[in-house]
Amino acid sequence: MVLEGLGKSLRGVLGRIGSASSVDEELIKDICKDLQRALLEADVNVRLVLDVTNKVKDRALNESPAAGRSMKDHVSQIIYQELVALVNNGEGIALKPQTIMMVGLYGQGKTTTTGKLALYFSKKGLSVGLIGADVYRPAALDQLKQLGEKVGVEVYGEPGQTDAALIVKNGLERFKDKKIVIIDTSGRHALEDDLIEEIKRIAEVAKPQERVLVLDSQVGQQAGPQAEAFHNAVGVTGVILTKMDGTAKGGGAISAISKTNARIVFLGTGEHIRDLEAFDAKKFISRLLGMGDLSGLMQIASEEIDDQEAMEAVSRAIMTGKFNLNDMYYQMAAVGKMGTLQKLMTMLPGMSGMEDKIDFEASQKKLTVFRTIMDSMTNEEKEDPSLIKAKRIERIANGAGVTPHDVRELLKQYNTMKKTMTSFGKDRKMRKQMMKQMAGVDLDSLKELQGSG
Ligand SMILES: Nc1nc2c(ncn2[C@@H]2O[C@H](COP(=O)(O)OP(=O)(O)O)[C@@H](O)[C@H]2O)c(=O)[nH]1
Ligand SMILES: [Mg+2]
Repeated sequence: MVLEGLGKSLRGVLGRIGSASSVDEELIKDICKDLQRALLEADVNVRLVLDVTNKVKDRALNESPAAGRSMKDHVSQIIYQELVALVNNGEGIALKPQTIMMVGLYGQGKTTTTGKLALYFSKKGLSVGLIGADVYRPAALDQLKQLGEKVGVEVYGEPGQTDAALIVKNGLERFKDKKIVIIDTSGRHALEDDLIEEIKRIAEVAKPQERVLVLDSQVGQQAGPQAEAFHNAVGVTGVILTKMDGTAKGGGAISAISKTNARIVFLGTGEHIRDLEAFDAKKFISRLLGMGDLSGLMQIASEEIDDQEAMEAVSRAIMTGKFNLNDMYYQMAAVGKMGTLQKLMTMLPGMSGMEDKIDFEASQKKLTVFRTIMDSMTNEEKEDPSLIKAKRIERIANGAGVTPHDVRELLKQYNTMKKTMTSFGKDRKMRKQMMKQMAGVDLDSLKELQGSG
């Protein structure tokens, strides 16, 4: 059973409002008591709890609902707004030269998130260096190196060295020309003194501007004490909640930020290197309260790759005669929209959990493999696949955990599509036909590999 107490009890509070016959002063006071209990049980700091519940009570008793809005909706809305205000604790990580230190217990997602951040900052045009300072787990450096290779970012580590602070010192020296340096550190299964000592020493050496606590969204009540311990050691400035793609709703984060006074900066939304979302307080609280996320839905509808956009990409490709692997990927993604659908499901009220029951279609599987392989390519290679010759094929296959044959299959597919694309010119019907073709893109031989990346 996942420790997801806070979300559940908050949903209970809203449910109580929903089922009440009328909203009067007594109910509001009761509701505020429930709210208080829910937050206190989640280890949210007493002062904050009183602050939030007093505001809710005050507003619910004194503000009148907007025209056409029921009293029930009004009170629910106030609770929602005050919770949003509670987690809306500052800006994201600034796009300026700085050192970022990752801390957290074992398995929370530090190393994975380090890779995601490297991609994030690289994409913003900032040079990045990664330091592998996890001296506790032998495989940690390899894991980080693999991620660094995927993103095209240099990783500094010293295999066999047990002095983490020394590695960090040397790494910083090596990366003195990089704009962003991210330090991945060790974890433990539980809070232990030697871990605390180690990260303290690293922080002394590195003087990182950001000390980011990485927290699995499934961590419930433990989030408070964990955050407090890390905060006492290094002064946590930001929290990243990982595994938000699962069923947990991340209520523990509220305890964590209440103990650290830090803000939540990102959410990890999958195992993949691109699965990192800037934190959005409204979206987060909607999800926590089970309200569904309308703003998120709208965003996806307009922002995610849709047919229209893909069609545009196709015609652009035809007009300019340029068609690279990124184009191919977007078109496949548009046609096999299951990924988008899955995301939508998690945001719809009452639908969370349903996404597990959807049987993913073949196109999605192909897409996943395709994405994995593409992630092992450099940007240059994706822009100009003709660069990908034998040696590179081998490197890409290794990085993606597939065979060279699989990579060749993909390239073959790409070449066929490119040919089709350029020969069937501007005919609209033809383009539609092509879209269909892409949905069934023949990567069957890769299917079994799904999940291996
Ligand atoms: N589904 C999902 N898995 C994640 C996410 N972040 C990390 N993981 C997985 O969690 C596991 C532990 O991650 P890792 O980065 O090694 O944790 P660390 O011990 O804190 O460095 C790995 O299997 C990751 O793939 C996420 O946002 N979503
Ligand atoms: Mg790690």
